[in-house]
Amino acid sequence: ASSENTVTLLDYGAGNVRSVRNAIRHLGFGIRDVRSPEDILAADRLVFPGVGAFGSAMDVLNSTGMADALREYVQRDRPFLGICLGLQLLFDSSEENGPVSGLGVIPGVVRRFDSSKGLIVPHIGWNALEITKDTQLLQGADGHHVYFVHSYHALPSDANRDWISSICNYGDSFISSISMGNIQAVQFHPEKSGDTGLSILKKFLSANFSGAKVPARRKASKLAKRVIACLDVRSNDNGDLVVTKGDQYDVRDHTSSKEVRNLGKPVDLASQYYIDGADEVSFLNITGFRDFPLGDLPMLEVLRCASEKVFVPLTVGGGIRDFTDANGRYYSSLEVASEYFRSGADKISIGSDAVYAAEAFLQTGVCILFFPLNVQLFPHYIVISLYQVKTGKSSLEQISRVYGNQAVVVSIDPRRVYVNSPEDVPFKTVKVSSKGPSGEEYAWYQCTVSGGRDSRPIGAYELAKAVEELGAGEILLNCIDCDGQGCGFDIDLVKMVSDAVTIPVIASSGAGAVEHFSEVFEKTNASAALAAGIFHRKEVPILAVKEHLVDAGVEVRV
Ligand code: 1PR
Repeated sequence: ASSENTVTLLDYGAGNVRSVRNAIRHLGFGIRDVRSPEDILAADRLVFPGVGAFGSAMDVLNSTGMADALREYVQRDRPFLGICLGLQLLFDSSEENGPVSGLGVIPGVVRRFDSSKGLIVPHIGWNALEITKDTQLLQGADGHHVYFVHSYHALPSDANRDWISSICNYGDSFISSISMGNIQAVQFHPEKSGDTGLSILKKFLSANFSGAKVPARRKASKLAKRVIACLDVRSNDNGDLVVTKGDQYDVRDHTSSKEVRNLGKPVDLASQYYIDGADEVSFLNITGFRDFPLGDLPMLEVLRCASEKVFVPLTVGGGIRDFTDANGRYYSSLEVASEYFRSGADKISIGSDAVYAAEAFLQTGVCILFFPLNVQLFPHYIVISLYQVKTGKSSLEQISRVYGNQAVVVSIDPRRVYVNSPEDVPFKTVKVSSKGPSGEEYAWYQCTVSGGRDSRPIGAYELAKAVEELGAGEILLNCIDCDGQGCGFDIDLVKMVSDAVTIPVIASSGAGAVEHFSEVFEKTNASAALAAGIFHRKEVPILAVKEHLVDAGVEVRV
């Protein structure tokens, strides 16, 4: 690319900026990496995709001299685009593990969303932009949905009012973008916001970009419900990696050949679903529990190729656990996850290993006896309390600590077990909408591992609460009974779990018609709905699901 078509990228090595690189290249621009503070000052256009935690990012920027160079670059009003943490770092300070001082370019503080009032945190998903200032960057994007994933947000105030170019409301009003002269920054991810995001990025990258003003229109902003396409991937009997789809997790044909069903090629299908309007695409490496994913290199290649074509979030799961290979080399689950992230995943999903981690966590319950101080007033009063201890060592905890909980999904694979009464089991039950085969009125949802092969002594409710504590940022809630049946999501299960946690829940398994999507959003607190079979078999297009949801009054990105 000519120097006019080259942009400078500040990647300070704290995390994965592969998606930003892919998007810039997809738009026809080359990338020059910042190696020293001088490279910042010499840049014609600088993209700064902040990743990781606020404090550790500032530590790196301060110790390398890049913080001063950034302040000077911004003071000179040189073209700058900050993304996500790249917006937050411009502010005075953040409360993330702090207070921690920021670059101090914009007055104001960065705070955590308040989950104490039932708000789901992290804020993950698509919000429509509410534009408050005329800017070239956001021209034509008013009212369009863009993709956010963050737990902290910059607060609007009188002191920073002039900087704000758009706000969103999520519990509180927060700053979704700033614009002042040539200095632009966005809290959302343009590289993951489909066509709208790519066109915002392209405007900034184009040589004729200026902070010039254009008319804007105001539009209300609300978090949209997401529609996710899921690709269960495994090798077939010929050794080819294929997208398959099971009936209640059985992916083999019911013919005499018993072949693994082949519904298409992973990258082709993922690209098609992106074009069709999927808000996210998930790959589940369904034999990851027995085939080590770092030995399964085709899967990493699939991810690399998909991330060059899919500009909405990509999740990958399967096989994330500690592993020792045949040569005795040990790989930590963090290394496995890091390889997935490096290959283009925005989020990773943990199944079996999260179940073991949750079981171990719940077993650490400690009893404490409280003796009353005033024995005369409360002679017999003793309180017994139970709390669990985190070791910090599980794959879930480690990956969430390094990459942030917004990057860690826990996939739950439960099976319905009917009982006559809630007292029959030590797990949370629900009164079921349709009675069991022997007239049972209740059920609990027993978790499984290894793709549904082994049942474990823990319920979906208990698992969801435990993994939230351990650092999961989102729950992918499958249901083995409903998988591939096309009879709708298990509303009882989705309601129970989505009411129990404050992180987003993705309802999965059983979608067979557009009405199933509106039903799950109307009757439960699910943040997203995932389907596989109906999309693979081309029975229901993603657009038809979105149009139906719009008609049903559910906000979606169209
Ligand atoms: O345990 O960390 O290695 O992760 C394994 C992952 O692979 C888990 O997320 C687990 O859900 C998934 N998995 C394992 N075996 C299967 C299988 O089908 N035999 N697939 C499997 C799970 C279920 C959904 C499916 C929905 C929607 N697939 O993801 O896509 O049920 O389907 P539908 O719309 O057709 O009803 P680890």
